[in-house]
Amino acid sequence: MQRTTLVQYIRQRGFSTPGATGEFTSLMNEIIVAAKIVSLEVNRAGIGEDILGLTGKINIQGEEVQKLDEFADMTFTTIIGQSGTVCAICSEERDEPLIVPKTDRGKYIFMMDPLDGSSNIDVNVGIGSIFSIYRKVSEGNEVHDADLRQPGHKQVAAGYVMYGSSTMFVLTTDQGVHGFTLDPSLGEFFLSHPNLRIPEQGSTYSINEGNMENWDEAQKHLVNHLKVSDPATRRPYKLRYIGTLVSDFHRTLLKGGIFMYPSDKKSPEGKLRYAFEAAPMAYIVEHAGGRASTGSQRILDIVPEKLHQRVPLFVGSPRDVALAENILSGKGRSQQPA
Ligand code: AHM
Ligand code: MG
Repeated sequence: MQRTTLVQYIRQRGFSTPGATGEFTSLMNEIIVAAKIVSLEVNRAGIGEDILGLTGKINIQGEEVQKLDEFADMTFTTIIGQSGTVCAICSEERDEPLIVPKTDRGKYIFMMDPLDGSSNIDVNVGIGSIFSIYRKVSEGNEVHDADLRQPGHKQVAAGYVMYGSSTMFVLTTDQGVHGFTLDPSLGEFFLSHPNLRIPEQGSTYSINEGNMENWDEAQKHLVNHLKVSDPATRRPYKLRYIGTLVSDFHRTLLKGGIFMYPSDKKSPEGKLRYAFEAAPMAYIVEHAGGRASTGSQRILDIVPEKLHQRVPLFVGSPRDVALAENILSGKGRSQQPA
C-alpha cells in the first residue's frame, strides 16, 4: 500500500506553490525532526535519564518549569534556530523572543508552546507541542515588534503534535487540515487523517468547571444550558476535560463540540496565550470549518498588544461556538431554556 509521509506531503505542497523557494519546506522538515526527538523523550520518560519532575525554575507565566518543558523548548529552539529559515523564535517558555544571528536569518517567525499541558506530564496523560509560522512583514534585515505581534489571520501555517496513545502531527497551511500518525518502528509520520472537517455541531463541552465560582453569570448560564436535557438540540452535552489544550482541542476537532477557557475573576484576560495557543488553534479550526472566538470577537482578527498576551478562548464546531457567543452576549438568554 502506498502511504504518504508528512515529508512527502510538504514537498508536494512546495512544488505546487508558485514562487516557493524551498525555505518553508526546510523549516517544516526541521519541525518534524524536533517533534520526533521530543516524542521519543516523552515516550521514554520515566525509564531513560531522569527527565520527569521540576527544574526548579519559574517561567515568564510564573509557573514552575518542568524538565520536559525545558527539553522540548531547547530541542525546537536549537534545531529551528540553526535552520536558516527563521529570523525569530518566540516561545511560551521564554520572556523574550530569540532573534537569530544575522548570518542565519530566514524570512519566517516561529512561535511555539513547546510542551503544552505541563500539569499532565508526570501522570502519563496526553501532552503536546503547538506551533505557528508567520512571515516577517517589516522591510530589511532587522526584526521589529510588528513582526512579532501579527494578527492570527496572517499565519502561514499552524499545527500541533500530540504525544498521546500514538503521536500525531496535525498541520494546516492554506490547503486543508491533515493529520499524520507516527509509525514508531519507521520513525515516519504517515497521512492518517486527510482533510479533517469538524462536525457542524457536537455534543460535548470541555471546560475546567472547578473555576465556576469565578465565572460571570453569562458563562454560568451557558454551561447550565448545555447540561439541560433537550434531545432536539442534542442536550444534555457530555463533559470531557483533560487539561491539555492539544488533547482537548484534538478531540473537539474530530468529534465536534466546544472547548472553552473563559476569562474569570482569577484570570481576567483568560488563561491561554494568544500567540502560542489560541491563534494557532483558531487557524486550524477555521481551516477545518470550525469557529474560534473570545466570546465576542473572532480570535484571528486580534492584534496582540504584547507577545505573551492571554485571551479567552471558545473554539470548536461552528454551531456550538455561535451558540456560546449568542448566550454570552445576553441575546440568546430569553429564547434558550435554562
Ligand atoms: P501550559 O501551556 O503551561 O501547559 O498551560 C496551558 C494549559 C492548557 O493546555 C490547558 O487547556 C489549560 O492550561 C488547563 O488549565 P487548567 O489547569 O486551569 O484547567
Ligand atoms: Mg500551553
